[in-house]
Amino acid sequence: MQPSYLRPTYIEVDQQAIYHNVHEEKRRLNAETALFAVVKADAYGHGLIPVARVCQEAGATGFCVATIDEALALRAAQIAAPILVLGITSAQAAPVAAAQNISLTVGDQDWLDDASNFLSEVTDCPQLKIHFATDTGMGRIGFTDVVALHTTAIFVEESKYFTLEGIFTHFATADEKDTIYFEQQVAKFKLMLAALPKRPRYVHVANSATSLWHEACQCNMIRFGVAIYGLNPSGHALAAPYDLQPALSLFSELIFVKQIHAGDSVSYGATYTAQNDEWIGTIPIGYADGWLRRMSGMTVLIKGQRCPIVGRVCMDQIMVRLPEKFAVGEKVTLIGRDEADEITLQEVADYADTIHYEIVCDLHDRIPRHYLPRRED
Ligand code: PMH
Repeated sequence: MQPSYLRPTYIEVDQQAIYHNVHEEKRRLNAETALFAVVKADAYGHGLIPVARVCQEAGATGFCVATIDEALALRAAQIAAPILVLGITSAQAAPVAAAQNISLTVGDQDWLDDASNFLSEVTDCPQLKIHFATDTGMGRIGFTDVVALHTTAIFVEESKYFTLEGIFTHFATADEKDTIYFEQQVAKFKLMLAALPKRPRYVHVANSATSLWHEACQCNMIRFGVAIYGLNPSGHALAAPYDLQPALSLFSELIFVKQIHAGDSVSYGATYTAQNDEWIGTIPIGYADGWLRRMSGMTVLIKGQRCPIVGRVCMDQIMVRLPEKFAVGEKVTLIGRDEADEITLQEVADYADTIHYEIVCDLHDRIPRHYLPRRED
């Protein structure tokens, strides 16, 4: 969708907050452990390239993305650091990945057979770096069988097309207080690791939650995602060991203000009807921007005061009840701080009955991103 630069709705990304979150985590890691910043899905809606650059300044060694296209976007921005694609890539794209020094995830022998065919068609193709995904309980992608993993590892050792750069797993419950399932996954991963004839350069299991709350198991790399953005992966369940600083705010302005009278209704379905004379403000954001229809009833901040969204959220506009007549052009805070009050992404997610990961990824690129520069330390 076309970014709407002239509409007064925008996201503000605080680069200092991102720097702080990555830097704090780096300080906790031992010197041998690499921090790969997870910048998939446009850096969780914060903007791929600007976030990647700040992460590098703060000490990130490499990046994890979900798709090869995201990896290629990093390379096109002259980012030369190691990149791992976490999802399964079409085998057809193996030569592009090899040529661009992008590491791919492999979860079975069949993929390697297919990729070998494509790689064999290219003269002087560099070796493709791969990481074995092991499925120790996430039930998503990866080797489940130790013997199959061992056999494939031998195949890779003997193949001229591939080099094994890493092995990893992903936990399903690292953000929960109960650690039983987590421990079972750790035990399975240790068996998987032991099945390799040689330990690869990177062994990694930790997402943000694992790195924040669990001892790493024989690992030397973390895949640090949501905490980069200052968001607690557990929601309310567990306290982070340092202050995570939220990086994203969402602002707009009152674009239209009017008085309505008792009995007048607002928005589609006429679901909201005024009881008295009321001041209503219209804000140019809607579900096409990722401000979900479920946000009806949620508040926004104007002049430090909470104003509820009344009636249904439209595609491009919402209406709020104002405590008094406010001027057109008054600043509206949908996420972030306004005077003494703050609307956090966690509050928005709780209201919408979802997780903050989903709210940030839903914020559409119709909303321009503005970047607050880093402050010097
Ligand atoms: N590693 C893998 C394999 C992931 O899928 C993710 C996030 C991360 C690391 C980073 O996790 P964090 O953001 O909690 O630190 N993946 C997803 C997902 O697939 N759905 O929500 C988060």
